[in-house]
Amino acid sequence: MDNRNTKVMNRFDVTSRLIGKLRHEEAIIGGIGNTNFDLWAAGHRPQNFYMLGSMGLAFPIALGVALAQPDRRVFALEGDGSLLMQLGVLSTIATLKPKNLIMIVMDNGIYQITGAQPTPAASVADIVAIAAGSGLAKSAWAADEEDFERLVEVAMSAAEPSLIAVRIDDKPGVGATRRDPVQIRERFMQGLGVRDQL
Ligand SMILES: Cc1ncc(C[n+]2csc(CCOP(=O)(O)OP(=O)(O)O)c2C)c(N)n1
Repeated sequence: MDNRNTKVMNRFDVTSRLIGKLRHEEAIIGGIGNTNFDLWAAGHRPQNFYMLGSMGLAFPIALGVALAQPDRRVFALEGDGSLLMQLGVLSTIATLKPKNLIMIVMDNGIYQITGAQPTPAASVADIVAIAAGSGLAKSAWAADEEDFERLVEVAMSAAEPSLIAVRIDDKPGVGATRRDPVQIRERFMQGLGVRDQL
């Protein structure tokens, strides 16, 4: 579906709706900046990993987690600008086909956190068309909040990786992730059951 038919939603609201759907200690990887600020604010949990500093790494990190723990659903949240820096990951994921991986793109059409410069997604690049062209057949724009929740439910029992793109407004992230990379890593590894409690 073309993104012109999609409602402009809010990242914190959409992230909160995602958290509300979780039942099985699913992992969530938040991308740089606003996606992980809103993940932190929507519901900090040990199965959340917060990418600090580098654009485009939420999906590659989530791919690794999905391959390492195939029985756990793994979500990844990324901004449109960050994904556009790292498009090769889409065809890599399409090739490896981790059925437990669900990618969510928060498309505000801007590099918001560095001053709202427009990204190519604001004019020429359609994220879902790029994903489909990279081999991810289960890629869709969410038409509105209810459609987003429906797409998440479908993706949670899908037999192949899924990508959901959401058109969002330019409201800043709600929270502020605590910048302690060692703690973030250790809590995440405990949350995934691969580290003993300290
Ligand atoms: C590799 C790299 N290049 C540039 C930056 C500077 N930078 C940090 S966030 C950001 C914009 C991110 O845009 P987007 O992913 O669309 O998220 P938004 O800020 O819109 O939520 C930029 C340019 C960076 N951190 N890493």
